[in-house]
Amino acid sequence: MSLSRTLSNAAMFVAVALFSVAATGAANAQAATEIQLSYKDKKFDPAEITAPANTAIVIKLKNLDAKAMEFESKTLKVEKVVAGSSDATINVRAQKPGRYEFFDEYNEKVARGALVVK
Ligand SMILES: [Cu+2]
Repeated sequence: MSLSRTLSNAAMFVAVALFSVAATGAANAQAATEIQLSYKDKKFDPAEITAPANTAIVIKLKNLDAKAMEFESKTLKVEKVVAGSSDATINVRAQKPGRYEFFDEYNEKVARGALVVK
């Protein structure tokens, strides 16, 4: 095989590899449902969020309170400490239809919300 032939095969391989990375990235971005959620004065806003079933969910949580909180859900099996006045990304696996409660573990009695999967 000539050198130029080898180089053009190599270039083709790189192009195919880059294309599949781009395609995979696009598929993942499309598959996950992103939800904006904020937390202020020990309340989730909105208190109820919804997402489609069988789709990965990404919750973009903004803790607007000065104190840290801990986002937790036993049924969703997630738990994340979020420092005061900061943001966090919470990845939730695809779920079956249902109502999944979450809360701030530091204020479990009052700071509650739910994810409704349809
Ligand atoms: Cu916890």
